[in-house]
Amino acid sequence: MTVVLPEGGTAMVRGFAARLLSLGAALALTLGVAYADEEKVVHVYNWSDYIDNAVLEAFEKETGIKVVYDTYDSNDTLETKLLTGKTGYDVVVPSSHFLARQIAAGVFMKLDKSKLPNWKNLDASILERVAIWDEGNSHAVPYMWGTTGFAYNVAKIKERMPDAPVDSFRMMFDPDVVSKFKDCGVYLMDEVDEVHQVVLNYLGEDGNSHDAKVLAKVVPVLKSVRPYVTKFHNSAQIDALANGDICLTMGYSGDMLQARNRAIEAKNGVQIEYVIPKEGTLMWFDMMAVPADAPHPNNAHAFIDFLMRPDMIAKASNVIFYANGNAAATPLVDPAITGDPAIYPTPEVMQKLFVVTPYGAKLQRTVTRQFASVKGNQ
Ligand code: SPD
Repeated sequence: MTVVLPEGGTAMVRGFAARLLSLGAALALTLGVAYADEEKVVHVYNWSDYIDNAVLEAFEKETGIKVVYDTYDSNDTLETKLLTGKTGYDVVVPSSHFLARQIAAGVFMKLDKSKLPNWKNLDASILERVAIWDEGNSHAVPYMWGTTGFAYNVAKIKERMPDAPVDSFRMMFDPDVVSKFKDCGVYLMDEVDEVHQVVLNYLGEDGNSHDAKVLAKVVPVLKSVRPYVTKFHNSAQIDALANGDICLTMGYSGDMLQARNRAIEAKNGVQIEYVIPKEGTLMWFDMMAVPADAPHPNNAHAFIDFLMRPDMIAKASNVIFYANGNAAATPLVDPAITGDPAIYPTPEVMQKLFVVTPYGAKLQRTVTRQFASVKGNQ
């Protein structure tokens, strides 16, 4: 903020202006932010369906910083932009394993923790977990975490297969099962890492295997169910499920629960269940980070710090149905959310969740090609 004292003013006016300025400076310090010389804008690039707009409005009102907010629904989309550089974004939200290789590629700046006084609210056990991708928690702040499971339309599945194995990923990856549902719509995620890792785990292999021979086992499974997949997508399933347009989909936990909620609010009789399959599944953490070439790094820190405020992050969790990484916020999150094992899994289920580390470039190319050939039915 550049400020010029009124030239021709009286001593009293100048004294008042000076006091106003020091008040402003004190306020900026309270917020833990130095806004010096930055335009009052922050460009945020986050996942779709992943914020409560009231949080953005509160930030704008309290700081006077305008939020320009764009969304994506795939780590690949974000990564392509980040690796090209000059995104113009100040805050982005990659998932943990993508974050790791993006840090290695020098994509992010180190966070200035002196500008993040709300860091103290974060959950120490989550910080410890995410340190495997970001040593010393120096580049990123946990936003939300969740699982990748599947969701289904209770009535439509029952109608087609009364004894459907609704606690198992056989629903998605056993052709004898999924073939029964093609007519009512089946979506698979359009994210190679997500799908390959989950199928590996379903097969009883290490979901985080980096062995090309092991990973190749995924291909025949995907090919066997490919004829019954009506669409590959990462976000369209929320509305499709809620409206009753599809009956089965792989999806992110909170998104599937948003679908359930939308149907309840619409009172359209559609009942949705989200399942963390008995075989276990992938668990991930989405992390807020600041690109090294962010045009407004101070505003980025102010924005991230604001989202570490317990009241604000709890507000977000209450709307998007994801667990956050903020211990101080837990008492403020709706007990229906903290008590929902689909969002906060039980300790037994937690044992079955796995996390992944990034593939090297060669392996990534291989699995990407494999997935593309499955999608293209080749
Ligand atoms: N609609 C928000 C979805 C957030 C998904 N996070 C990505 C997880 C990747 N494994």
